[in-house]
Amino acid sequence: MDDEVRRAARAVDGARLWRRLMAMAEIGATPAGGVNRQALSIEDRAARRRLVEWAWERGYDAAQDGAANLFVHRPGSEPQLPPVLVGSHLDSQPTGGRFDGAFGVLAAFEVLEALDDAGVATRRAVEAVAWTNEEGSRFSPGAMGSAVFARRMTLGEILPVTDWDGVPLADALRDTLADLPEVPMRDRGLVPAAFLETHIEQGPRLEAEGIPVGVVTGIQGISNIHVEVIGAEAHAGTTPRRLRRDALKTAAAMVLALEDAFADGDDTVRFTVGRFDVTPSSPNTVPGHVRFTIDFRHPDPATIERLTGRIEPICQGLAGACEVRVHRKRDVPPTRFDEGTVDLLRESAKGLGIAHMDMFSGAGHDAMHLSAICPTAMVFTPCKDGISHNEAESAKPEDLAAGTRVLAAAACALAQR
Ligand code: HGY
Ligand code: MN
Ligand code: MN
Repeated sequence: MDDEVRRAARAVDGARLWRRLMAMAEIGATPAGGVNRQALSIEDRAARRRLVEWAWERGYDAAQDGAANLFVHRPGSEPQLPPVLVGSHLDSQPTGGRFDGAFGVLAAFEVLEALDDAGVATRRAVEAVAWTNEEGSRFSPGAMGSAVFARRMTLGEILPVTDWDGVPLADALRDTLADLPEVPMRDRGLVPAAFLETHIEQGPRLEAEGIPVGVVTGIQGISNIHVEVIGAEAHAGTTPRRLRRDALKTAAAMVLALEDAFADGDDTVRFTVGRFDVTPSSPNTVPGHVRFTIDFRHPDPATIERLTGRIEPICQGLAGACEVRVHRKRDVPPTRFDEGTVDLLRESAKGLGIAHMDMFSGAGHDAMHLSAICPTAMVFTPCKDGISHNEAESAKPEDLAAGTRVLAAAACALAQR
């Protein structure tokens, strides 16, 4: 392992990283010990400002693009070379954990500081990135910022999206950008030399194996579909069953039928109805409208195509007197990370004497979009009992530090190329 690479990795300060993580976790902190920092919310904006203030304290410039992706820049000696990007997301689930996303952003920031502390001058700039709206819980679908950056979605496609209270993303985005007037806008179009992301595993394998680092080879495919069932509101006391167009009863039958259709023998399919909104949600009015969300994941593209193709016919077949509209919100094909970059992560872990194992990601990440435009790979670290998207999410400082050391070594090596 190159001496500068080793010095950069060894300069990673796990205690500093943990302090920043705990300070960031105070923003949007929930009483149960998690965070609620949904995309482009007041809390998300406070987290972005927190990151920028740390950047300025350290003498780094910050920039943001039209999708509010936030970049912290450590210059390289050859500024004309495309930078190496390292990052993740600051937004969270409504009952999220302190590490999902924030760890990847603050580990990236720690890489910049470690390069400084090790006195390593890299050819390429290295930038720590916070991608906008990775979670997709407020504005669906998720990973919007990285999708726009990777030109898999356009700003025009995301601006009209509204949250569940009808707030347009365009308004929240405008307010977010305006919150950091001192941060210059960067036009989009940058194609990075490479992208690295570290993230807690959000599963139990690393902890069960007692291994601190996962080298991620890819991410399973994700389809997000919203189903709208339109019936008719009616009086609960006077409307006979034969005249009802009950959207809730109809939607509930659809969910159960879809659950059956997606049930596979080897439990590989991940089928989730996470949101089920009933209108007007009055105890004595027959529900006139239901919108429910489907999050479907699988590693095999043919299975994804086959099963998503069944949603419309199953729903239409159960519509009865209601009208059904099926909206496909997002289809991200399975991702295979660049073999050379995956190898670099394995070599970095080996060179640092850090135990590691290959893994395939069940969770989606911004890296799935970056991999469409540049060599990309990920580092996983263990989390307690594999719990995530839950306020009880927890991780150990020493594991996060080990993952960050591997990240720093690989980022440094890439930035010297
Ligand atoms: O849903 C996901 O896979 C990611 O954690 N947002
Ligand atoms: Mn995440
Ligand atoms: Mn998440």
